[in-house]
Amino acid sequence: MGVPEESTLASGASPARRPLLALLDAARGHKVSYIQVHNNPDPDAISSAVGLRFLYERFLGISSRIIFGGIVGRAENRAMLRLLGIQLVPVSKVDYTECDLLSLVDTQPGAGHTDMPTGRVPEVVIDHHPPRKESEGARYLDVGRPVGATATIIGELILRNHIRLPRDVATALMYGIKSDTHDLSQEATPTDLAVYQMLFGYGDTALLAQIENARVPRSYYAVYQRAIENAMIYDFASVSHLGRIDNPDLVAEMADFILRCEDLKWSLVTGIYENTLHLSLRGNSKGAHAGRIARKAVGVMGSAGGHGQMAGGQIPLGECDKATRRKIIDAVTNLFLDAIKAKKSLMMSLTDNSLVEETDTSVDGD
Ligand SMILES: [Mn+2]
Repeated sequence: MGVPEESTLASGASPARRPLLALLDAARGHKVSYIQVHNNPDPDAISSAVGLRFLYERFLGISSRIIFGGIVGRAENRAMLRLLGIQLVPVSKVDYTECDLLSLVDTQPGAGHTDMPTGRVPEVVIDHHPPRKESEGARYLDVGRPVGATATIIGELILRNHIRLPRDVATALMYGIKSDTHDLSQEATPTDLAVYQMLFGYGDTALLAQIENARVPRSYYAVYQRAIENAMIYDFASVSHLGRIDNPDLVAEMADFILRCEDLKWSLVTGIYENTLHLSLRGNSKGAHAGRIARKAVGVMGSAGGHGQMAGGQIPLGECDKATRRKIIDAVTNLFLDAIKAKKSLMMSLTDNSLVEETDTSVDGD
C-alpha cells in the first residue's frame, strides 16, 4: 500500500497535497525523531503527536518517540494512553543531542509550558496557537491557523490526501478534536467539523466512549468539593484556588466546571503542583481574549498563553513560604479582575443565593 500511495502523492501537486509533501520533505532523511508535546499534555497534543508519528512512519519509515514534560494526570487522558496503546517518554529520559528531527505539536518553542533546550529550533512545528517568534526557522511551520484543535490540522493533512487511517490513530484524533472544542461546540470551525466527520469513518466510537467515561479515584470528588467551596464570585467572574493538587490538569477541569454557572462570564482556577502555581482561565463570550487576559493576570511573575476562550499559565514558586504564596495568588486574582474590569466589591461565594428552598433530603423518613 505504501508505495503506490507515496508515488501518487509525489506526482501530484494539488493544494491538498502540497502541505503534506512539504512536511515530508522537511522530515525526510532524518534518523532520530522526537515529537514533543506541551507539558501535562492534553488529548489534542497527544493525538496530534500520534497522527504525525503515523505520517513519518508510513511515508518515510521513520519511527518517532513522543516526548513530554510534567505528567499525564487526567483520568480520561490516562485511559486514552492505555486503551490506544500510546507510549510517551518523559523529556528527562531523552538526549536532545541525539535527535535530528524534532517536531513540536500543539505547542511552540519558548512556550512556558514546554520544557526543551532553549535555542533549539525544531525542524517541524504544527500548532493552532498564535505564532511565536521562536518558531521561525523551522523547516515546516504551520502555526496560528484559526482551527479549534491541532488534531484538526494533522487529520486534514492525512485525510485530504485519501490516506487510510488505522483505527487507533483515528480514534485518538477524534478525541483530540472533541476535547479541545468542547464536543465540537466552542471554537469549532467548519474545518474541525469536516475533519471530525472524515475521521468518523475510521475511528471507534465505542472506544471513544470508554475513554470519555474513564473511572476516577475518590480524591477527584474531594477536588470538586474544594473547587466549589473556595469559589468566590466577583461581579461576573469566579475565582477558585485549589491549593495543592496532585495533578495539574485539575485546574482546567474545575475552571470548565465552574464556568457552567449561568451568572458567569469568566472562571479562573489556580492550584499548586510541584512548586508551580498552575492557573486555568475560561471565558464564555464570543470575543473573550482569554490568552491576553491570562498574560495580564500572570504579569511578570510567570508565563501564560492560550486562545479565545481558554488559556492557562504557570508561575514558578520555588521554595517560597506560605505568606508569599498567598501574596502571589492574591496578586493574580487582582490582576485578573482588573483585566476583565470586574467590580471586586460585588463579591459572594459561588453557592450563596443558589440555595433555593430547603428540600427534604432525609433518607430515614417514612
Ligand atoms: Mn490544542
